[in-house]
Amino acid sequence: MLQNLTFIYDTIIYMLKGPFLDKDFIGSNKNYDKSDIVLIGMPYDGTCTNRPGTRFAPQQIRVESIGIETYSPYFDVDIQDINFYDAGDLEFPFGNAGKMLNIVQDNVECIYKDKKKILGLGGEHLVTLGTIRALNKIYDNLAVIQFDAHTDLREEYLGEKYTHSGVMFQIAKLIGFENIAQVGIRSGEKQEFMLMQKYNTHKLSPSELDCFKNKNVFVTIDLDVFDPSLMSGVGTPEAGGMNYIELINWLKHIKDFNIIGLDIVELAPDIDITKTSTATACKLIREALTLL
Ligand SMILES: [Mn+2]
Repeated sequence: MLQNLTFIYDTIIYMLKGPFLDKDFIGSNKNYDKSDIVLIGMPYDGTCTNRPGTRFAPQQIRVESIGIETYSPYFDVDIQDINFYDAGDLEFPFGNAGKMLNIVQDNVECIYKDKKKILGLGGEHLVTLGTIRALNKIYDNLAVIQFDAHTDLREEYLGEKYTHSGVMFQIAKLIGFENIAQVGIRSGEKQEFMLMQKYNTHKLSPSELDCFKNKNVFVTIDLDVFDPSLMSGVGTPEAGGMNYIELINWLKHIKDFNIIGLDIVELAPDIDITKTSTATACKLIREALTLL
């Protein structure tokens, strides 16, 4: 499927004369087969509890990405030197979280069978469960590092198990609480904070992540980990969050871990009319690409 799309796209570009502004994420290449990393949009927001709109994130990220530099001074890498392909967005039926999870899982599995890694773009945080279901079939010794304002450890919400506010509970059930680390957390029910304490998942300094050095690590970044003064374009903003450099310092600490995939979720671009949130997400995607 991906191969066919690539072929058709390449053919159209060959027939037309440019110059064109790129419709894909800045710095991406046009060849799926030759890529090491696949950027894949997962535009689902069917279980958002507060302010929806995350399904518009991947497309707006692509448009805004033209405004950033491809060189990351934090990691001294130009993403034009990274072999990544922008696969576009998955298409989901409305209002069916179960089908969405299956579609994410199937596609992520295909990409890893092709010996590539994903950088997923949400969409709401529930999409990460589909990815972890796929990775859990492929990898032993899997761990997840979550950057987020919220615990996301609800066993259910309004009678639903599969929601963005319970995604880490579902992931922990799959891979074990001892294999999740939670960073930036400042909101949740008391019960969820007790769960974090019970399993020691809440990490307060980067060195506490070193126990995952020998694991296959998936990194999931909910953009509401940032303070809303920087990142107002999220569904559930929480005051008291990180600034950009603080997150960079956490990422620098884990850059040599065996990071097998990553996603960036929960941007609701239309909520922030200044588009600073989308621009910041683009910049973070650049840094994230250097980790894979
Ligand atoms: Mn969150």
